[in-house]
Amino acid sequence: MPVSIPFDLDRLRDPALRPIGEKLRAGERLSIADGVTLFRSPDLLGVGAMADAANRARHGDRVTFASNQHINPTNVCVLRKTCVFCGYARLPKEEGAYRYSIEQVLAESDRADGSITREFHIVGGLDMEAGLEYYQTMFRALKERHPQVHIKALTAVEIAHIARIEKMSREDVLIALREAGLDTMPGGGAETFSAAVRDVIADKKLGGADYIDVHRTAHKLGIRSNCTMLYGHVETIEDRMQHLNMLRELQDETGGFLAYIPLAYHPDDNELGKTLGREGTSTTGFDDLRNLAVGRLFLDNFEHIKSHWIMVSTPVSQISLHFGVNDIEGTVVREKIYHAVGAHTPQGMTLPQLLGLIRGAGKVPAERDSFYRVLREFEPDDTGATDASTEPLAGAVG
Ligand code: V47
Ligand code: SF4
Repeated sequence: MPVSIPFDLDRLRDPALRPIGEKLRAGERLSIADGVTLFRSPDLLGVGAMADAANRARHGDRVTFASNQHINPTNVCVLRKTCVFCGYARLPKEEGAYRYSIEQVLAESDRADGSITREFHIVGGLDMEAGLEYYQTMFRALKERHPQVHIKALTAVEIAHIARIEKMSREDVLIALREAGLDTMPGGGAETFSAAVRDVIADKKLGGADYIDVHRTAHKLGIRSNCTMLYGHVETIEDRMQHLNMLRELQDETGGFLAYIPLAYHPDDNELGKTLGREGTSTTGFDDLRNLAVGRLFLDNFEHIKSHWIMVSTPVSQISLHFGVNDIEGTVVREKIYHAVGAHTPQGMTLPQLLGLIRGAGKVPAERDSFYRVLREFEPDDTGATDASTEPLAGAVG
């Protein structure tokens, strides 16, 4: 439940924000209508100041990051033609389609050797040839090779797909995968929950209520997860608020979400971008900051709000540290999904670069594990240059 947030109401230029500032000071929960007001207000600095106050009350000046490595084992996906925003998926025989063997996954994972990679983030397409056994074998092999590395893998949509092709319950799939080494789940596949939006951007994809249900099932099994919202395509502000409200309700029920990550839609190299005539025009920095700030203010039962520098650019990510964000996507190695749809950011970041970004915002960088436990807070004179991670990560970029 929300706690009282000290906040100077004189910082608000938009009078419509004042009742919201008062609620924050009184420790009252914001309503959906408040969320709509926050999204509509032109006073971005006022919204940001409230989000910053809420964030500081929880985390002070600390900004965390994790050292992780993305592995995308297959881009073959049965929804290739119907998720019109996706530029990554391919049909089985299409040019560019791939499915890694377990040996190829292990070869990719060896980039973790000698570096500080602590988490594998594993997601891919809904591939008919990648069922339960494929992922069980993969996770077991990864755990054997890198026992210390956490496996954050498979979105709710992928879990539901495996359950369908194996004719198993989602719960049994999760139990089997946990037994093979699955530690937590990423938040992908949520898009925007509204049925009207899904009809346009992903009409065959698992619906919002089912996404929530898979996460509920995982949380009840003790598998914690992240959640996301894809914004900046055809959704309305009301759709965004309905989505955030569904996440907040599940968090009230289970407390199983670790972090919320809003994802900025990239319009290049996908059908939707062409249909909307949006190619070459990503979301604005204004809207990126507002989505992060509203996430912090409305999701009062979430500890962590994460900004994804690959999606919103490094400058916006840095500024977001003053708009409610306490966690930043870490030293990702070899990101593919957003780079298939026009992200111009690098495909990875070295530790010294990440420390520079966080310190440049006047914040204190800290490395965390996948459960957000702080492992190391970096002293001001620590450049990270002596860290074993620097060279392998730098070498892997691109
Ligand atoms: O669900 C696909 C998005 C998501 C596009 O949990 C696109 O820690 C923008 O959820 N423009 C998958 N986005 C990635 C994801 C994620 C990323 C980082 C961290 C975590 C976490 C989760 O990528 C998909 C979809 O929403 N995506 N296409 C596009 N054109
Ligand atoms: Fe497949 Fe996911 Fe792309 Fe949809 S967004 S086509 S489910 S890989």
